[in-house]
Amino acid sequence: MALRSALWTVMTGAAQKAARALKRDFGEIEQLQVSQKGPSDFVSAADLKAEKVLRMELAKARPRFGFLMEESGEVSGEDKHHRWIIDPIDGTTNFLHGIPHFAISIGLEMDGEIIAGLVFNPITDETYYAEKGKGAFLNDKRLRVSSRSNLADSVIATGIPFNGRPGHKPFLKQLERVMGAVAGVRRMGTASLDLAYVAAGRYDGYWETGLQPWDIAAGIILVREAGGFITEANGGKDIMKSGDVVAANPKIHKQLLDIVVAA
Ligand code: LIP
Repeated sequence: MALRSALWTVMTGAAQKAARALKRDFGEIEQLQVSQKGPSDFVSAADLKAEKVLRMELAKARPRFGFLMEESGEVSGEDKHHRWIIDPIDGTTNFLHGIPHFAISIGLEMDGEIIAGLVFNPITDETYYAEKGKGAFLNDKRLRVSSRSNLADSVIATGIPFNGRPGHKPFLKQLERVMGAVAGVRRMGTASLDLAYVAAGRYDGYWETGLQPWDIAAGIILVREAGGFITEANGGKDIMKSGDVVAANPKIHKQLLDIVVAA
């Protein structure tokens, strides 16, 4: 039975409205790849436009909630208990290069705990949604993490630091250990979808460091409501603060944690 709460209606409505312009903008990206100026400014404009629609729609439905947004930062609300955490285009580099693997990510935080999350890929029309205690869903299908218990049979996703991002050497040590222990490693460039894929059982696990709250807020509750475990790399629970994530099905989370931390 799909989850169709009032919160689901508010969050999916805002994401669908923002996605309409985003899909049009993504369609134009192809042409911009060859333009002298390149698409960077265009993507920044698309990012800001989507965030503006999301903020307007969510504020219409819950006018007293605060916001934490990738582009516009923190906006406190009259209701000091609730805060929307928004990434209008998670996977910005994919979007910029015309790679159809990006998502609108909306998390709802209450008193510091994520209580609802939505990750929407407008290209595949896949809406991942979860609310605390009510399960995780992909469109109308209930999600459960994978049941693989052996790391050697598992597909593990990650994020790779790049030019201007720190942590190259530590990552290479982690990758060397993980690649020698698993059936495959994937790097798709969108943390919210990586976490959604763990919740859907497509990935058996995922690890990445240096993420922002808006990259992971929605994915945290998707993984937990689908029966997965998600911690910091040191096993801690302050994921939103550290931005260091190890998420997996319960049978391999410890195995993955031990490898990532030991590197
Ligand atoms: C991206 C994450 C991705 C990470 C990228 C970047 P953005 O978020 O979703 O997992 O590897 O470095 O942080 O910047 O596209 O919203």
